[in-house]
Amino acid sequence: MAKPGKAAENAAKGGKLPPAKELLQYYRDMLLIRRFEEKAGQLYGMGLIGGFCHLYIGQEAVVVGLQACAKLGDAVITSYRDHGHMLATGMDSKGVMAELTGRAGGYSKGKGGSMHMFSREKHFYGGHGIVGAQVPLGTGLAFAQRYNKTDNVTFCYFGDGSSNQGQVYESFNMAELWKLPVIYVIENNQYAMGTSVARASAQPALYKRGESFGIQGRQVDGMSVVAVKEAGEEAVAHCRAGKGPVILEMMTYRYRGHSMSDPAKYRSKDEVTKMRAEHDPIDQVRALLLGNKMVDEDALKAIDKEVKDIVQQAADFAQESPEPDPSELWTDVYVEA
Ligand SMILES: Cc1ncc(C[n+]2csc(CCOP(=O)(O)OP(=O)(O)O)c2C)c(N)n1
Ligand SMILES: [Mg+2]
Repeated sequence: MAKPGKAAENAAKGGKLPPAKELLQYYRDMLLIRRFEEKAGQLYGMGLIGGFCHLYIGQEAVVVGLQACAKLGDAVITSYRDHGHMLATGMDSKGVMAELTGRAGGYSKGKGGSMHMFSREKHFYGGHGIVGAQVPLGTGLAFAQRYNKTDNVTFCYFGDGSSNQGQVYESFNMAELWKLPVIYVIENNQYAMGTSVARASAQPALYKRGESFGIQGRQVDGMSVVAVKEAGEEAVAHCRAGKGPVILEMMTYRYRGHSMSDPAKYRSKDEVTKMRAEHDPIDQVRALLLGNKMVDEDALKAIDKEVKDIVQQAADFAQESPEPDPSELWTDVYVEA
């Protein structure tokens, strides 16, 4: 972990300091995602995970900060870079890891893999491998929330690359027209596979992309969980009040490759190292907690251990769980009428 220095300075810019209890929760939730993803990377390296695997390391503050604004019944939908979102909605790390290893104990009984997990109970609607596909689907979830007269909202996450898709603008139009309670969260990690935003986007300020529809947008420091939470609260209040959709452009960064098979030739090692050293979301919260003497090192060590144990148990479960029975080939394919 980088020494608090620049990270501490950046953390201090984050505005009003939340109470220790809240910061500790962010620290734990972000660390769980980080350690889970590191373990998934290891298992992938050992050949235990097949297919695609897109890690969320570096982007943890986005989903953790926004889930801190959510209430029961709020929906979440995202792309293939989805393990962090699952854990943040409270899905069980064992079921997620076992799905990655293709085992019967996984959320899709081992038949979906990294990009295809769902939890009705936690209102997590996937995991989508087709770029941008979750945007109209998320808009539909918000339509249902409004139609059923709930005051729930949908957090619809997508990437900077996805934000250039036509279906995104069809969704924006309907969402504003019908004042749907959807928060479009653009996770701008600056690259779509190997293509930078600057190379692919005529309007690189992605928060402005809803302007012609009258959708308000805001750019947020997505490496600061405190800033994310603050922007999230405002967006959620707007949606719950029936005022329609909001766009939040989260400025973030992924430390690892696009997927596990990315040679990463499109950016320098220095760029990644600098981001990690100066903006890491976990180091920032650590620096806030220690720098303001809100907790001591021992309290953080206890959380580190708790998280390590959870992740180890998930990895053990994922390796011990049996492969799906061949009879499962024919289940969950079509809905029986
Ligand atoms: C319709 C479609 N086109 C292309 C692809 C291949 N593809 C997968 S991910 C990706 C980049 C998307 O980047 P971004 O939206 O920025 O999300 P990130 O991976 O950075 O989270 C592309 C082009 C795809 N899966 N679906
Ligand atoms: Mg991207």
